[in-house]
Amino acid sequence: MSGGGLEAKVAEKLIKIAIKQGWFDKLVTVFQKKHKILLLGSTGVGKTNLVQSLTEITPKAIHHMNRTEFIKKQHIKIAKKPFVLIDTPGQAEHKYYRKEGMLDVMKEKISGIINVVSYGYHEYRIGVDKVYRKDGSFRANFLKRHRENEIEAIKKWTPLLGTPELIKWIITVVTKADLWWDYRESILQFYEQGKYYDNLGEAKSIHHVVEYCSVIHKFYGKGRVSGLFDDSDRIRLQVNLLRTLTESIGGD
Ligand SMILES: Nc1nc2c(ncn2[C@@H]2O[C@H](COP(=O)(O)OP(=O)(O)O)[C@@H](O)[C@H]2O)c(=O)[nH]1
Ligand SMILES: [Mg+2]
Repeated sequence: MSGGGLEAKVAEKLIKIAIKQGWFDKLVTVFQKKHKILLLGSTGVGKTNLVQSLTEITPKAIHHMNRTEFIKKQHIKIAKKPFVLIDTPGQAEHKYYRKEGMLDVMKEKISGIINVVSYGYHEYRIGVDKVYRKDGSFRANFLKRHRENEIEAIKKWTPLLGTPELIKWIITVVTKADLWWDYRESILQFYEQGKYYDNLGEAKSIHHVVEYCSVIHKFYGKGRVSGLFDDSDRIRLQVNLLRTLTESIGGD
């Protein structure tokens, strides 16, 4: 992420909203303890960018707040890495989908699971010609196939969760909102009902869907981003995810 000015703006806004909505103290508490969150999602969905956007802005925001009158008396110390997000890198991903892998993770007492998806907009090392035709038009089938992958992936790990008590919450973060903002109704439907939802099995009752955007970025450096989505939307979604996380982690 570049442009310190913008990130400072995000931080400032985050604090303002969190205070106004009454969850700033809770957010600080969450950031004072280390929480392990299991981060799942196929290669290229945007896990690494999501972790960066969460762990860079928020501590900055709280530190910034720390200097002001409001918080001075609270002597807040913020861990540099508030969440230990277990970002499963590309090839190692399927380790977590094996029973032993998942059980290992559970032993670590994770707070919850974030499953990152992006409505098929997976960007990874693959020829651009697999995504766009010679004339520059988009291969719609690419998205369809990768949405199927997202469903296949949850099919592998949801049966391993065991009793609902083991995991308290699962958040499906649908990232890259800058790419699909124009048709967000169908995106929410896709993850809140239908085949994706069906395959959550026992986890349905602890499942939330949150829209997100880590960075505004052209798909494979080419595709257009939604003209309706801008940085103020990005900030709003980031605040919203932090709030959902704060409330999910709760008093742990
Ligand atoms: N448009 C857009 N692209 C994103 C976003 N987040 C990540 N990307 C892009 O998606 C690609 C994969 O991101 P990365 O975080 O490495 O995915 P990971 O493989 O799941 O860790 C990179 O080219 C990013 O620039 C986002 O919010 N919007
Ligand atoms: Mg990654």
